Amino acid sequence: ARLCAMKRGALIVFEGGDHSGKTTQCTKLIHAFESAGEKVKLFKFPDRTSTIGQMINNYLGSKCEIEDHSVHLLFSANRWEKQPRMMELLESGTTLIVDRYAFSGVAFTAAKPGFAIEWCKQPDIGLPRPDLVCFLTLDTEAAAKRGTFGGERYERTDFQKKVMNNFEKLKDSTWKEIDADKSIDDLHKEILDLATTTMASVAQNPIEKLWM
Ligand code: FDM
Repeated sequence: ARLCAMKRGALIVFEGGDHSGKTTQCTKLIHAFESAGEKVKLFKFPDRTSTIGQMINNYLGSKCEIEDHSVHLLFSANRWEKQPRMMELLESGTTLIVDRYAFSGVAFTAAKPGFAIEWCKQPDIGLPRPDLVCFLTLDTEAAAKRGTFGGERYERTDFQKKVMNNFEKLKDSTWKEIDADKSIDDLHKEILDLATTTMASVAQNPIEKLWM
């Protein structure tokens, strides 16, 4: 065991389908940890505030067209531009709650014709690997009850089905599949429990890298 090792923060990622409640759960988790006096910070991808993020925002809102490979690389670049800050925070003991990450990057692009999963993974190789991926699932019926899609690019049932299928191919031992068809508070309790356990168990482990 390392002596005097400072405990690092955990990297906790949320992925899942539309209307699965990812964003609501991220917010609740942040609030719960903050009230408990834990150091936590929320990240959301795409981060639409940077220059790259604004290009992505315009693309998603169909204000411009960007070639499919090119926009895939922009989504990845949008994560890499945050990587130094994320590493710094993790190393100094802050837990990061991340609303979508490289798995969305791969699952969405690979749902387009002519894109192989393996190609899609390449630009994100080397990003910090999550300690926990909360994968929120909803069956089609439960999802439909939560309302219709918005008007952004990708918000179509057929495309979303392909995306969900791709997520299945990306699961590894850090994924916890969570049925989101329950109350906001019940879901929160389940997630808080998982996140707390993860934070304690990774505190002394090195931060690993994605897909290496
Ligand atoms: N999306 C998100 C991608 O296509 N690639 C990515 O790398 C990421 C992070 O962008 F349709 C898609 C997923 C979604 C859209 O996401 C915007 P939010 O969570 O609705 O902002």
